[in-house]
Amino acid sequence: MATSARRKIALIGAGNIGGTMAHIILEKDLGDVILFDVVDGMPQGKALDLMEMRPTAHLDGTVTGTNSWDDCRDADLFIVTAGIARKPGMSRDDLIATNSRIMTDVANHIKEVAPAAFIIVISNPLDAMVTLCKRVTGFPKQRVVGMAGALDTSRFRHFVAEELGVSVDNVSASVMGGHGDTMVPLPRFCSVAGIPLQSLLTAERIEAIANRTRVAGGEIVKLLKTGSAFYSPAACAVRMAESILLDRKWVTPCAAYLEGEYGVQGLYVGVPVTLGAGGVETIHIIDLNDEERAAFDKSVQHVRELVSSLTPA
Ligand code: TXD
Repeated sequence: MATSARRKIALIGAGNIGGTMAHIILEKDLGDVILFDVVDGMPQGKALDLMEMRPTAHLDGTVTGTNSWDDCRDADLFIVTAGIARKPGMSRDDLIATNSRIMTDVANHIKEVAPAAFIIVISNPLDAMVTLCKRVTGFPKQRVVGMAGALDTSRFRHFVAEELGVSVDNVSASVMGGHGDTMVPLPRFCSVAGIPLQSLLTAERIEAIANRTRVAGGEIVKLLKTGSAFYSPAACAVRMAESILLDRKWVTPCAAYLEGEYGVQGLYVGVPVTLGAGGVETIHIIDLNDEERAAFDKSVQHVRELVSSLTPA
């Protein structure tokens, strides 16, 4: 753990998501940030820019840009975005070869400089990358978690709130399964201030929102043309980090390591969990109906096939 009273958060990857997370963490004063990347000068430039914002934003937290792993030593929590992002026409799975090599390098370094740290993995293909990170670090399952379900759920909640013209705060929802087209939005468990979604929208509109959620990442990739979403992933990952570091007990879908839950053994899959000082503290079991269970099992199978393509660490 970091020796000073302030928490130390290491962001591995200072690209679109990494830079945005550094900004959000600084604004929230969640801890001091180490912004790491392999590109010479880029993390240092982003960190200096963020530091020069501090007087105007009345902030005293720090952001340090670096290309040295030694600066990440004893960080309390790592958020990993290292890797390449999708371009139009690419699936998340297309990234697996390049990002597996990068993730193996990153995980070995984290193991060496911060053996007691928590790790939130963002890099795609998420379910495979978080699996690889746990395999290579050997960290307990409670301390290695993937950020995907929080984003997919945030997207579903946004689309519902937009359709109904209500506050996003009133929309409660959950999206389970892998982070890809087989993800499983759960309209039956969505409510607006306790009012079941299915009493507020037709089945056709609900299915349209579920489908848009499944392809929401690709919708942004197609519009941006040069990369993938970064504001919403950054915000979701920082909220996960905040729940762990401040013991907030946030319940959200995350890629968590299952050992028998939902009948899944030894695989990372998106399920509702409680995030607190112990990391993934609780895995919540939802009573799925036959249709939901079939969709979940199909998503699990896709994750299993993706993970099976990883070269053994
Ligand atoms: O919900 C989710 N999990 C997804 C994840 C949501 C959106 C984006 N998703 C994935 O996150 C995306 O497909 C990528 O795999 C990652 C990061 O996305 P980002 O948009 O931040 O990509 P960038 O801007 O290309 O940043 C990646 C940085 C870049 O600066 C590289 O130089 C750096 O990673 N990189 C490394 N950093 C550290 N160590 C190593 N080895 C390394 N290799 C590249």
